[in-house]
Amino acid sequence: MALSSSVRVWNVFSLILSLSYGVFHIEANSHRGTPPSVFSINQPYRTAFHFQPHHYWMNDPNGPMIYKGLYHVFYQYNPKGATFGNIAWGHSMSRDLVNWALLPLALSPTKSYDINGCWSGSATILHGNKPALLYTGAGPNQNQTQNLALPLNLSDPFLVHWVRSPLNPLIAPTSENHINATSFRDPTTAWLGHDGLWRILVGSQRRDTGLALLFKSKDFVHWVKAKHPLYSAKHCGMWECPDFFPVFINSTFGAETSTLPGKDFNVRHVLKLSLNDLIQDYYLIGSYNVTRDRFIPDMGLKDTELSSVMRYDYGKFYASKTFYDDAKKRRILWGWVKESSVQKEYSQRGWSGIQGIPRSVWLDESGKQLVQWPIEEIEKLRSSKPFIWHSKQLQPGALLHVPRVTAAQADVEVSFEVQDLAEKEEEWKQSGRKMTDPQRMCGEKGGIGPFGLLVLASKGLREHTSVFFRVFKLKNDSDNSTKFVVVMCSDQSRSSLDRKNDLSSYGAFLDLDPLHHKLSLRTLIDHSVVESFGGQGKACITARVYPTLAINDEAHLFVFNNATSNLKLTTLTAWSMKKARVKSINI
Ligand code: DQQ
Repeated sequence: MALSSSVRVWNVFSLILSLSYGVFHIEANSHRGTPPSVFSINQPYRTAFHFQPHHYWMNDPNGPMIYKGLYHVFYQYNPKGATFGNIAWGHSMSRDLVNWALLPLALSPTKSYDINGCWSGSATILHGNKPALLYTGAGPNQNQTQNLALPLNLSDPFLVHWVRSPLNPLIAPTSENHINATSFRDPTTAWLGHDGLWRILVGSQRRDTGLALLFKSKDFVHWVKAKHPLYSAKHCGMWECPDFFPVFINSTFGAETSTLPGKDFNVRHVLKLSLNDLIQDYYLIGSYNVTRDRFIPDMGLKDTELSSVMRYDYGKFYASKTFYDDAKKRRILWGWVKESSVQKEYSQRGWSGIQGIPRSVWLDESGKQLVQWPIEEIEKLRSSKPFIWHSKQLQPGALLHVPRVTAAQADVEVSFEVQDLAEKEEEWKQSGRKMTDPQRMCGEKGGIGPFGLLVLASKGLREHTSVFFRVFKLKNDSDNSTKFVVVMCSDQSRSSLDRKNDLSSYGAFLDLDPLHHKLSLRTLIDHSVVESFGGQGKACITARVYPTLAINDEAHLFVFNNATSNLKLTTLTAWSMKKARVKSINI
């Protein structure tokens, strides 16, 4: 990136402007944190193309946006250490969402209302192309308020300096509004109603009821709480980082956040909630009743078991947030992928937390779920000569080594055809059982499978992470009909000889008919993260793993078929991946 000349130009501007802005507290000219004494970049578990700062703790993505052609992502960051604390807003900028420039902190806890942390929030592009950040201040006793920061200099495309509103805190719990002061955080990107008022949601909780509190404002500074939340549900505890956005019906294009349903636009709405009790993100698809300011999900949290509510990702992926990318007319999802190792190791390594690869997200043609796919830009890190297999028969018990790929840093696409599915009555011994828990079904016998990939595998397979499918037949006793059920699984139980790590397995249903469709899997392997997309993005599972043998050149990739019947591998393409650039910019 040719950044240096613009940095110099910007410095002059910033000097002039900072003089005229004397009354406000100017952010960001501060440090990114003192580097730890041990330089922590060349370690086996650091990622090559998943975003992470050079050191220290990172959690939620905040305020992603595009401004003047540059992507910005902020994140919860501890500039002093590798564990949670001193939370500031880290800030990075990119032209392509792949290579990043690390900028100075955008916000640090300096005011009484955020002295215990500048917690999560979102960006909104206001009229006249003016970005604004709303964030939660954690004040004394962890009391939470919502606050505004604006760029010091709108002509700086890097948006380095942010100025807090002198009217902060803009929204605070009071004795009148009955807001629970320690459970009131994470404002969304705002959207405009037909009445011209801005609207935001803030996550909250009253007793065990999760609340998406709704606030409205004319000027983005004075906010009034609506009489009722946009949506609430009992028995699910605190809702963190809500996200509310429209999706087009029958289109992969993204919809701008203020797109409302109506005669002009064929949209549905998505409400995503991060459940603090489970550290899992759930989303609901439904209708936004604009007149009543209510969200009516097709299937709500009240209607069903939590295990049947959809998730972006059935592995490690939390506090996610989307934004609308006006340049490419798409909606992009970011999510925090936390570590699976014990906390002591964060400090030893000098860092903790990565972001998932940004994903394009849209409504599936069924209208019943979202589809996610890694942003196309990530493909430019693929090596020019992939390893390819076409049309290979996989016998029961087959284990094929995939050669000529850097298996610790790779992008792999594979698809399978389960043959003679209809005739395989033998395989269906488990049919008729209640099948509601995909995670459990991943480990069960019966059906066809498992078959898929072994990634980050050591030579003798003492270590490996398996990402695989199983196909079951489900009998409906009432009309004797049958249907196939596919589960996608990511099993970490053998991922590391170091048993202190979280070695759990994850499973998800994949809504796909294997009689008529191939079972496809794409897996992004990046040293300590395995991010997998089944059925072209209908089910996603992200895992963090820390092999002790299968690191760097000692990592291998295999395709396997442990089903008792033949399987056809229709194609496999495996790319070695280059490293993304992450550079600090000194301003
Ligand atoms: N992380 C932030 C909070 C948010 C939580 C603090 C979710 O604002 O609720 O770092 O991970």
